[in-house]
Amino acid sequence: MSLDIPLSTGSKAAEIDAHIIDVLRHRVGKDERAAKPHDWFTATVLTLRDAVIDRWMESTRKTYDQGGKRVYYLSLEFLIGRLLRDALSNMGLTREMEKALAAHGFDLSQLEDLEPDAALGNGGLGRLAACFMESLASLDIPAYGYGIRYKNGMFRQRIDDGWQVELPETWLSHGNPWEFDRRESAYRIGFGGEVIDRGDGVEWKPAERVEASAYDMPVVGWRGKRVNTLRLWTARALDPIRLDAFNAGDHVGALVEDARADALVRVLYPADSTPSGQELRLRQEYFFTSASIQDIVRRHAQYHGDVRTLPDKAAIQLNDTHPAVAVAEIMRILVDDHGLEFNEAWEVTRKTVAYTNHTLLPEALETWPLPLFERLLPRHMQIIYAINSRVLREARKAGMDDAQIAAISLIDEHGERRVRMANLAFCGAHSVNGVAALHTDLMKSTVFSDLHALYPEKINNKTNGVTPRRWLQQCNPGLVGVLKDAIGDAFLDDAEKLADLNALADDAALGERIAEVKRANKVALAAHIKQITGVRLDPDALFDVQIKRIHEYKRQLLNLVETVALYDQIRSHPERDWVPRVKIFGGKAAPSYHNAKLIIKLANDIARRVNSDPSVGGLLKVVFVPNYNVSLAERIIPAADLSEQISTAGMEASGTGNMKFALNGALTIGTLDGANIEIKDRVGDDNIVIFGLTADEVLEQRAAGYNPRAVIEGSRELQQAINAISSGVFSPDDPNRYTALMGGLYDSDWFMVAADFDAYHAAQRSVDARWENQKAWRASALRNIANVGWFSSDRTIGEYARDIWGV
Ligand code: DL6
Repeated sequence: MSLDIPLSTGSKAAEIDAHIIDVLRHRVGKDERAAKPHDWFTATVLTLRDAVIDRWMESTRKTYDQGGKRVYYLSLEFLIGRLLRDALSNMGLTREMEKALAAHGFDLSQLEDLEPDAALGNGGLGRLAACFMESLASLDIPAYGYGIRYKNGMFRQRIDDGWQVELPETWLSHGNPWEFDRRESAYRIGFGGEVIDRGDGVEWKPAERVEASAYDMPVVGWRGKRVNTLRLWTARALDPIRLDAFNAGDHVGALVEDARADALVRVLYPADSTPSGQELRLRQEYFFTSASIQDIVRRHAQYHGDVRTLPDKAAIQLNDTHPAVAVAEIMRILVDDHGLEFNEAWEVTRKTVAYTNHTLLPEALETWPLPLFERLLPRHMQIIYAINSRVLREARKAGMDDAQIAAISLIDEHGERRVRMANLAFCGAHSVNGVAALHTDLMKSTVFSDLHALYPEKINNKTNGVTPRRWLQQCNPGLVGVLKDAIGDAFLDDAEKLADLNALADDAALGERIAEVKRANKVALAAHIKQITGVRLDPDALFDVQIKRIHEYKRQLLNLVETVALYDQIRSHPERDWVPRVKIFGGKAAPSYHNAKLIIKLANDIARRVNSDPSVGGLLKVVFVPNYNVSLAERIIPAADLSEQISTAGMEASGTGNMKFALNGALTIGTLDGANIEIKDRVGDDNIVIFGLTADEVLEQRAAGYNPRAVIEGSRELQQAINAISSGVFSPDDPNRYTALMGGLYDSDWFMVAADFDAYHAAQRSVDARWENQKAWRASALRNIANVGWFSSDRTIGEYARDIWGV
């Protein structure tokens, strides 16, 4: 069979079968008898990829023919996870592939499990980028995603004796059958050196250069409508081996340039606790940003000629501040390479660039020590000074005072001088968006208040969304089957059509069918968890889940302290009618984040003690699932009854896990934070459990001199739980392990664990009461599924396209 026979969505399993065998022989180099499961996996992907390529080329041709505008999504993270099931389903080839593989004795899901989970992201921000790429293709919007092809990506988490151990993720060890090596798309990236004034312009002479070279992966939209490109950069040394040194016997020293280039693309988030770690991160940011901008400007100049028309053909979205140096890089290329006047270049840059902010946490708002920035990017530093002087003149003209000017400045002058990347992105963009309504309001009133006063038209809200293809259709086929029977399949193309379920919310038979699917998902998850942790879970217990990055503001600690309080109560009152609960935790802690790592250990210590205590009689189980990633989320979310979204109000920009859980019929227990507020507005107050301080109340309490010690001493349950943890009940091998962590709650409690504890504890007991009435619980679950279709990333991307990109 010829390899270039295109597969259409209508292809028969037999055609696919013949194609797989052909691929196995001629591209994998094995015959059926010799092929191992992994060879079959590769052949399956390559067969599918052949079908995708035709759509890919069609999409590219269409974009060029129409001369339309493209979206460029620059992100240091793309948490894409596994792609096989996604691409098969979007191409409409799942059944055919299943049949073809069955003929060779393979179950598709068996091969799917062989695909490594591409962990090129950390959490919500990276997964959002992946959802957005899928929605862009689904909405037929021409787009490129630009990022880094990390060789190891985010670390793999192992739990050793309860402690997190970080290991390299080796997702590329068997190669990546999805990608195409595009050596021809390569750019030089400079670092350091000097800027020479040539009279008629300046010349930046970098001291070091590396080459960025592209790998492309296809991103298939729903129903294969369009295939866009995810272009990930790798780094190569210009002179990978210095032969003179090698021949002189310095075999390692001769390869040093190669090692330096390699370090750029090794890991996501190099630990930045050392100056060299910080420098590596800044180098990574500039590396991928410069390559992407050079690629965008090159494409524009090639097809449209004049770079002044860039904003008509390109919309560049900066995913957080990680690519914010793009503002200075576009200016550099336009002024130094294309000879535009500064003002003209500034106009082009601002019309092209838009910026999304994903956090208000001060420690996560990037700033760079000025000497480091200047040493690494001397020309960019000059440009930033020039932009700054322009912006500050505008501020002065607008009548702003010194304090406002200091807040707006691109340079932070308090203490060590630092370059503020958020201010650079804000000034260089025509649109600055937040990711949920509350977050956007807080952007206006807190960190960006002065910039907002100066440029009031820039800030806008785009509440996040998630792709319903992955987060409903693929991860929960059982539920999709039931929903199709109930309301037809229009919701597959428009998630908001799920609202048709509202008319059936009191249909007990439907509620029961959905509950049966949930139970089957819980049985499957329990089997998986048994296999990886050895803990046996009762699928009839309430599955209460908190899976996300481990961070103090997300308050896993609140959940754990409450778990200890519940444990105490179950032991003290065995006569009561307790609702059996399974507490599931998962998430990674940043390697140098001491308290986050201690929280993981605490979860494991509590689990060990509770799970082996016969007096709780299986009424409470606690499990920490190691190495939380996209594939695990796809198993856990469809099996959850309760979704924990309990951040300190005002601190979670949006959250996207909250949307995924609700879409799969879990009830949320949460604070009025991020997108929880908008979820509540849609599912209704009766179908969500809200507790705790509001964002305003958090600020008020802090301003009024919040005294956590008094709060703890006033709450018997809380005090007992904290004292038990603090005194070593859960850590008899090291009784003082948690003394400082608990002491922090008494002394400062920045994240308001104590302030919200009683409300949370009461909310959890109200969850128990709801659970006792299964009919009402099921109706609430249904109302959640019915009313969160709005949180589809198709809706979000539609809004970006209309309001920001003009595509
Ligand atoms: O917008 C995606 C995602 C939000 O849903 C989360 O609420 C937010 O924490 C996350 N932001 C980041 C940025 N850094 N921090 N922290 O990951 O973005």
